[in-house]
Amino acid sequence: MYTLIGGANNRTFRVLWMLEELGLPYQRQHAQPHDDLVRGKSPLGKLPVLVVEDVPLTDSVAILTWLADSTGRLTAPAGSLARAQQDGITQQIVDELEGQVWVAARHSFILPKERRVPEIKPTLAWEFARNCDVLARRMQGDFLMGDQMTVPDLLLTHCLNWAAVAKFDVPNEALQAYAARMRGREAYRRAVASEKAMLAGASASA
Ligand SMILES: N[C@@H](CCC(=O)N[C@@H](CS)C(=O)NCC(=O)O)C(=O)O
Repeated sequence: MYTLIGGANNRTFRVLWMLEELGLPYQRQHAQPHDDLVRGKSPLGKLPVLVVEDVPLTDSVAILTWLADSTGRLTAPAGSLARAQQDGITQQIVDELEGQVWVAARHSFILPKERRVPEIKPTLAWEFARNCDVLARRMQGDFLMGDQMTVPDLLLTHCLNWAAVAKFDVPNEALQAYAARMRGREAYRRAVASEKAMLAGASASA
Protein backbone atom coordinates (compact mmCIF):
# COMPACT_ATOMS: atom_id res chain seq x y z
CA MET A 1 0.00 0.00 0.00
CA TYR A 2 1.41 3.35 -1.06
CA THR A 3 0.50 6.64 0.64
CA LEU A 4 0.15 9.62 -1.66
CA ILE A 5 0.43 12.95 0.14
CA GLY A 6 -0.80 15.94 -1.79
CA GLY A 7 -3.68 18.06 -2.85
CA ALA A 8 -5.97 18.47 -5.81
CA ASN A 9 -5.14 20.55 -8.87
CA ASN A 10 -1.40 20.30 -8.63
CA ARG A 11 1.45 17.93 -9.54
CA THR A 12 0.01 15.31 -7.18
CA PHE A 13 -2.30 14.44 -10.09
CA ARG A 14 0.61 12.96 -12.07
CA VAL A 15 1.34 10.37 -9.40
CA LEU A 16 -2.33 9.69 -8.76
CA TRP A 17 -2.91 8.98 -12.45
CA MET A 18 0.20 6.79 -12.65
CA LEU A 19 -0.98 4.72 -9.67
CA GLU A 20 -4.33 4.28 -11.44
CA GLU A 21 -2.64 3.30 -14.71
CA LEU A 22 -0.60 0.68 -12.87
CA GLY A 23 -3.53 -0.54 -10.78
CA LEU A 24 -1.50 -0.22 -7.56
CA PRO A 25 -3.17 0.03 -4.14
CA TYR A 26 -2.82 3.43 -2.50
CA GLN A 27 -4.33 5.70 0.09
CA ARG A 28 -4.39 9.47 -0.07
CA GLN A 29 -3.55 12.04 2.58
CA HIS A 30 -4.69 15.54 1.85
CA ALA A 31 -2.07 18.23 2.47
CA GLN A 32 -1.06 21.69 1.33
CA PRO A 33 2.54 22.61 0.55
CA HIS A 34 4.56 23.28 3.72
CA ASP A 35 2.01 21.66 6.05
CA ASP A 36 3.69 20.00 9.02
CA LEU A 37 2.83 16.63 7.49
CA VAL A 38 4.67 17.55 4.29
CA ARG A 39 7.61 19.25 6.03
CA GLY A 40 8.09 16.08 8.06
CA LYS A 41 8.58 14.07 4.87
CA SER A 42 10.12 16.51 2.42
CA PRO A 43 12.83 19.09 3.18
CA LEU A 44 11.40 21.51 0.60
CA GLY A 45 7.85 21.11 1.89
CA LYS A 46 6.65 20.61 -1.69
CA LEU A 47 4.02 18.26 -3.11
CA PRO A 48 3.62 15.49 -4.04
CA VAL A 49 5.21 12.98 -1.67
CA LEU A 50 4.76 9.23 -2.07
CA VAL A 51 5.48 7.14 1.01
CA VAL A 52 6.64 3.61 0.25
CA GLU A 53 7.48 1.28 3.15
CA ASP A 54 7.91 4.34 5.40
CA VAL A 55 10.33 5.92 2.91
CA PRO A 56 9.15 9.32 1.61
CA LEU A 57 9.82 9.89 -2.10
CA THR A 58 9.76 13.44 -3.42
CA ASP A 59 9.52 15.12 -6.84
CA SER A 60 6.74 14.04 -9.18
CA VAL A 61 9.04 13.08 -12.07
CA ALA A 62 11.35 11.08 -9.79
CA ILE A 63 8.32 9.31 -8.33
CA LEU A 64 6.87 8.49 -11.77
CA THR A 65 10.26 7.15 -12.82
CA TRP A 66 10.58 4.99 -9.72
CA LEU A 67 7.06 3.60 -10.13
CA ALA A 68 7.81 2.78 -13.77
CA ASP A 69 11.17 1.16 -12.99
CA SER A 70 9.95 -0.80 -9.99
CA THR A 71 7.04 -2.27 -11.96
CA GLY A 72 8.73 -2.45 -15.38
CA ARG A 73 5.76 -0.68 -16.93
CA LEU A 74 5.16 2.62 -18.75
CA THR A 75 8.86 2.90 -19.51
CA ALA A 76 11.64 1.59 -21.68
CA PRO A 77 14.08 -0.46 -19.54
CA ALA A 78 16.61 1.56 -17.53
CA GLY A 79 19.98 1.53 -19.28
CA SER A 80 18.53 1.04 -22.77
CA LEU A 81 19.00 3.57 -25.56
CA ALA A 82 15.22 3.85 -25.84
CA ARG A 83 15.18 4.86 -22.19
CA ALA A 84 17.82 7.52 -22.76
CA GLN A 85 15.62 8.94 -25.53
CA GLN A 86 12.56 8.74 -23.29
CA ASP A 87 14.39 10.58 -20.49
CA GLY A 88 15.47 13.24 -23.01
CA ILE A 89 11.82 13.87 -23.84
CA THR A 90 10.91 13.95 -20.15
CA GLN A 91 13.53 16.62 -19.55
CA GLN A 92 12.41 18.55 -22.63
CA ILE A 93 8.90 18.74 -21.18
CA VAL A 94 10.21 19.81 -17.77
CA ASP A 95 12.40 22.53 -19.31
CA GLU A 96 10.24 23.79 -22.14
CA LEU A 97 6.63 23.32 -21.04
CA GLU A 98 6.48 22.92 -17.28
CA GLY A 99 8.95 25.76 -16.87
CA GLN A 100 6.65 28.18 -18.69
CA VAL A 101 3.42 27.28 -16.88
CA TRP A 102 5.16 27.12 -13.52
CA VAL A 103 6.66 30.61 -13.89
CA ALA A 104 3.23 31.90 -14.99
CA ALA A 105 1.65 30.35 -11.88
CA ARG A 106 4.32 31.86 -9.65
CA HIS A 107 3.65 35.31 -11.10
CA SER A 108 -0.11 34.82 -10.74
CA PHE A 109 -0.62 33.59 -7.18
CA ILE A 110 2.51 32.15 -5.57
CA LEU A 111 5.11 34.91 -5.28
CA PRO A 112 4.51 37.78 -2.85
CA LYS A 113 2.28 40.32 -4.63
CA GLU A 114 4.99 42.97 -4.81
CA ARG A 115 7.31 40.48 -6.58
CA ARG A 116 4.86 39.43 -9.31
CA VAL A 117 5.44 40.62 -12.87
CA PRO A 118 2.19 39.85 -14.71
CA GLU A 119 3.57 41.36 -17.93
CA ILE A 120 5.74 38.25 -18.35
CA LYS A 121 2.73 36.00 -19.01
CA PRO A 122 2.13 36.68 -22.73
CA THR A 123 5.78 35.86 -23.44
CA LEU A 124 5.49 32.60 -21.48
CA ALA A 125 2.32 31.69 -23.38
CA TRP A 126 4.04 32.38 -26.69
CA GLU A 127 7.03 30.26 -25.68
CA PHE A 128 4.77 27.44 -24.49
CA ALA A 129 2.94 27.29 -27.85
CA ARG A 130 6.20 27.40 -29.79
CA ASN A 131 7.72 24.65 -27.63
CA CYS A 132 4.59 22.52 -28.09
CA ASP A 133 5.18 22.63 -31.86
CA VAL A 134 8.78 21.50 -31.40
CA LEU A 135 7.73 18.66 -29.11
CA ALA A 136 4.91 17.53 -31.42
CA ARG A 137 7.50 16.97 -34.13
CA ARG A 138 9.18 14.36 -31.87
CA MET A 139 5.99 12.32 -31.44
CA GLN A 140 6.49 8.88 -32.87
CA GLY A 141 2.92 7.53 -32.91
CA ASP A 142 -0.11 7.71 -30.66
CA PHE A 143 2.25 8.38 -27.76
CA LEU A 144 5.46 10.37 -27.45
CA MET A 145 7.61 7.26 -27.70
CA GLY A 146 5.51 5.39 -30.30
CA ASP A 147 2.74 2.92 -29.66
CA GLN A 148 3.41 2.51 -25.90
CA MET A 149 2.50 5.04 -23.26
CA THR A 150 5.48 6.04 -21.10
CA VAL A 151 6.26 8.42 -18.23
CA PRO A 152 6.61 11.58 -20.37
CA ASP A 153 3.05 11.09 -21.65
CA LEU A 154 1.69 11.60 -18.13
CA LEU A 155 3.87 14.64 -17.71
CA LEU A 156 2.91 16.20 -21.04
CA THR A 157 -0.81 15.69 -20.49
CA HIS A 158 -0.57 17.28 -17.07
CA CYS A 159 1.31 20.27 -18.51
CA LEU A 160 -1.33 20.66 -21.24
CA ASN A 161 -4.04 20.62 -18.53
CA TRP A 162 -2.10 23.21 -16.59
CA ALA A 163 -1.80 25.35 -19.72
CA ALA A 164 -5.60 25.30 -20.10
CA VAL A 165 -5.97 26.61 -16.54
CA ALA A 166 -3.37 29.31 -17.27
CA LYS A 167 -5.34 30.19 -20.44
CA PHE A 168 -2.35 29.42 -22.65
CA ASP A 169 -3.44 28.57 -26.19
CA VAL A 170 -2.20 25.30 -27.68
CA PRO A 171 -2.86 25.75 -31.41
CA ASN A 172 -1.01 22.56 -32.33
CA GLU A 173 -3.73 20.21 -33.62
CA ALA A 174 -1.72 17.03 -33.14
CA LEU A 175 -1.25 17.87 -29.47
CA GLN A 176 -4.91 18.81 -29.07
CA ALA A 177 -5.95 15.40 -30.42
CA TYR A 178 -3.32 13.69 -28.27
CA ALA A 179 -4.59 15.44 -25.11
CA ALA A 180 -8.18 14.42 -25.88
CA ARG A 181 -7.09 10.77 -26.29
CA MET A 182 -5.13 10.81 -23.04
CA ARG A 183 -7.99 12.41 -21.10
CA GLY A 184 -10.29 9.67 -22.36
CA ARG A 185 -8.29 6.90 -20.66
CA GLU A 186 -10.10 4.99 -17.93
CA ALA A 187 -7.27 5.47 -15.45
CA TYR A 188 -7.20 9.20 -16.16
CA ARG A 189 -10.94 9.42 -15.49
CA ARG A 190 -10.55 7.55 -12.20
CA ALA A 191 -7.81 9.98 -11.16
CA VAL A 192 -10.05 12.96 -12.01
CA ALA A 193 -12.87 11.41 -9.95
CA SER A 194 -10.47 11.01 -7.02
CA GLU A 195 -9.46 14.68 -7.33
CA LYS A 196 -13.12 15.75 -7.33
CA ALA A 197 -13.86 13.62 -4.26
CA MET A 198 -10.89 15.15 -2.48
CA LEU A 199 -12.00 18.69 -3.35
CA ALA A 200 -15.56 17.94 -2.20
CA GLY A 201 -14.19 16.51 1.07
CA ALA A 202 -11.95 19.54 1.58
CA SER A 203 -14.82 22.00 1.07
CA ALA A 204 -17.16 19.95 3.29
CA SER A 205 -14.64 20.12 6.12
CA ALA A 206 -13.78 23.82 5.51
N1 LIG B 1 9.82 19.46 -9.20
C1 LIG B 1 8.87 19.24 -8.15
C2 LIG B 1 8.11 20.54 -7.89
C3 LIG B 1 7.15 20.39 -6.72
C4 LIG B 1 6.33 21.63 -6.50
O1 LIG B 1 6.78 22.78 -6.70
N2 LIG B 1 5.09 21.39 -6.08
C5 LIG B 1 4.20 22.50 -5.80
C6 LIG B 1 2.75 22.01 -5.87
S1 LIG B 1 2.37 21.53 -7.52
C7 LIG B 1 4.49 22.99 -4.41
O2 LIG B 1 4.48 22.21 -3.48
N3 LIG B 1 4.76 24.30 -4.31
C8 LIG B 1 5.06 24.92 -3.05
C9 LIG B 1 6.26 25.83 -3.18
O3 LIG B 1 6.74 26.07 -4.30
O4 LIG B 1 6.75 26.29 -2.16
C10 LIG B 1 7.91 18.11 -8.55
O5 LIG B 1 7.75 17.86 -9.74
O6 LIG B 1 7.34 17.44 -7.66
